[in-house]
Amino acid sequence: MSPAHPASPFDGWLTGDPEVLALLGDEAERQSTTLQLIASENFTSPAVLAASGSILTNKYAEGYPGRRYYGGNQVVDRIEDLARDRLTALFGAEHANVQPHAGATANLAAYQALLDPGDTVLAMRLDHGGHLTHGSPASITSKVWRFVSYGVSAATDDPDKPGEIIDFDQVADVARRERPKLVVAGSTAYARIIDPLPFREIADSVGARFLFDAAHPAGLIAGGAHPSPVGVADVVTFTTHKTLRGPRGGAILCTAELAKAVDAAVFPGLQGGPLEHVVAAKAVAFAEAARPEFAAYAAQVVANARALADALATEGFRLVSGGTENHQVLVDLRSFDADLTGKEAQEVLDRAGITCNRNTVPDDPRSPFVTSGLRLGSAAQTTTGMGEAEMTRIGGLIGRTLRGRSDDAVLASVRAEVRELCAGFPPYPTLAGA
Ligand code: DSN
Repeated sequence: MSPAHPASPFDGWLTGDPEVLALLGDEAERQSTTLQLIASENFTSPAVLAASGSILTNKYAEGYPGRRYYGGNQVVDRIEDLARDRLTALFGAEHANVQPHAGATANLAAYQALLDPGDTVLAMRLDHGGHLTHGSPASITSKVWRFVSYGVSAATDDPDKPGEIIDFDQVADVARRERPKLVVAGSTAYARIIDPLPFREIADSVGARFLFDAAHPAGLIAGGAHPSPVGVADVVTFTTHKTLRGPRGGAILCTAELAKAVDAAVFPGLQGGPLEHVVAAKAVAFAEAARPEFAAYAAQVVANARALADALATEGFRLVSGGTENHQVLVDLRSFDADLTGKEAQEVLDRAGITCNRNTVPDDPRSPFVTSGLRLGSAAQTTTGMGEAEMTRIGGLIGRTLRGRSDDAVLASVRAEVRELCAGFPPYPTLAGA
């Protein structure tokens, strides 16, 4: 009998390893019966799963199409060319590199292509929404390059101008003072549209290059819901597995002028053999993202995040920046309950079947391990077909869970409701019973 929640199109091939098969089954169960609200996650298509589980994992292909260091790459070259062509067409870019194993690697490669060690980089503060690779003291980036930062404006009590949006006066001031070689836009925890144009102007005003890290909004950009940084930034990096809904990995877009430097920075600069099974899965995802249905998906992701934000505000949560314009909602828990930390909220919600991650809020007095906030995202559950009505219901469930967090009966009743809600929106209906 087929399992209720298959983990891949190839479950049947794993019967010889019942231990791994059982673990995959447990994870499939978890992904199918709990709500996936981590803003950086999504459900790939079965076609992406199939390509990333393919025989291409067997092949070594150091180098690039037509310039490999190993034999037998005639077919792999066609696959990587297909992925690059689909990606440049999707975003209207001059050059694409589809080999980065992750977004972090893509960023490191971009820095390596654009900078010398010790050069100054202006990027978003980690505690205001920036990424580890934007110069966190814990990241190698801060040891190789000198990072200076900008942040968001202060929060206000004015509902029409809530603040906590990128402070372009500050970006310009720091740029003037520090004369960076590179300006970086992009974040991991920021619920607003990031307009690339003011960053370009500021970068130009100090003779800096401009990198747009589109890890989070890549799918929204591909789907036309957000402005594109391609043609504005010198280099655009992103992950392929967040809103873009592809396999786990990274990619880089750049101008033709920078193509050689970017390619050399990825290989041999940072990586050895590319993961060609993932490159094939990226090609599949890029074709999917070019379809009209994907534009509808991107618009729905934004509408769903807004519905979730509205429902959370109704439950009494303060939203950082007052709301959302993308797939994320950043919740400041302190006004809801001064004693409730992000860590505790994340753990309690997990018990109720609501999966999300704790996050710092701007100027958070608590440590990044504890935090005062939660980050929620709409991309994954939108893929399953959930709409605004379900998001409104989820906002209510989050409020109920956190208000009743010390009552096991409340958690059990939310868990049951989540299970029932998820049953109507299976992430892989076409695999079930396959
Ligand atoms: N994966 C990123 C995110 O969750 O936003 C962090 O690296």
